[in-house]
Amino acid sequence: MTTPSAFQTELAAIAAATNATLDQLLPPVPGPEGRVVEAMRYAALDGGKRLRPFLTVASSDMFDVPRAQSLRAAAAVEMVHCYSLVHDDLPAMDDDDLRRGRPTVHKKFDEATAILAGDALLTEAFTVLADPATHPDGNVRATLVAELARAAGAAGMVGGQMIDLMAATLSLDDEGLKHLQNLKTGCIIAVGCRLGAVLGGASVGVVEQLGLYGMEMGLAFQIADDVLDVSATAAETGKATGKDAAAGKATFVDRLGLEGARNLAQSLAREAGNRLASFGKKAMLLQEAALFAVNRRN
Ligand code: GRG
Repeated sequence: MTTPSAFQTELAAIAAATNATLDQLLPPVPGPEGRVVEAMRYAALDGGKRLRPFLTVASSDMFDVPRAQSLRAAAAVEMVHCYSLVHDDLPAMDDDDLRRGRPTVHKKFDEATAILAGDALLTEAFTVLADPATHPDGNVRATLVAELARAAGAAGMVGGQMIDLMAATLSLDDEGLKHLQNLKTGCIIAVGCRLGAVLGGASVGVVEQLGLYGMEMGLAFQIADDVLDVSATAAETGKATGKDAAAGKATFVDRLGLEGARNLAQSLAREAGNRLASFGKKAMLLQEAALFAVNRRN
């Protein structure tokens, strides 16, 4: 057995702290409405790499933000991510039975409950950000809310998902494909980084700098995901593989071949890392996160 690296140890520690925060933010409730909370907990607790919360906490750490605050913002970003997975797995979208190595929410519960659980995770994320426990300054909290709303909505993840659903009929060129992936995957990854800088009171320029790192690493992460879709097994990824080709989806793997896509992901991850040069050693964990995004097996 190999010894885990400092990065792997920190990723696991932040994942555990994120789980504890989510557990505390989503307590079970009695009564019939408790069913939707049960489905939210099923979707959000246990499982997942917790990369987005890691990015929020690691970027917050660069500005000495107390963990009690950064973990709440991290949990909010993860709630939005989990909602997107629940809805993406629905029969009306990707129609998947397996997620994080377990039955998807609509399989475990039912379709209507899965829709409601996704809706409630999305809205709960904003309740968390708007709470003074996340930051004492109301202006900072309003910025956090606006940042996450923009990244999740039609100008971000939802817009990307819309293009993705239409992609087979759109004949996207490389720029069009990059735009789709930036919106669908990059915006939520980038906002994870931006929230850390906002919590830390950083300048608009620094928030942008971390956002650019996040967008580039998000694109690298997505291309690595497309590579895994054709090269990994469902046992490794915890979700169905081979789905892009079966759905006729455009990816950088079918444009560039497996090796070409791997190389592009690696060079984007390096470029993302270069964005952080001015932070020096403080950005070491984020530097390693970019490499993790493209070297992972799940
Ligand atoms: C339904 C509004 C809406 C959006 C869906 C996230 C998403 C958009 C779709 C999921 C399918 C997919 C392949 C998205 C690309 C981003 C991606 C690779 C998500 C999976 O993220 P991981 O690997 O998942 O970080 P874990 O389970 O580790 O959290």
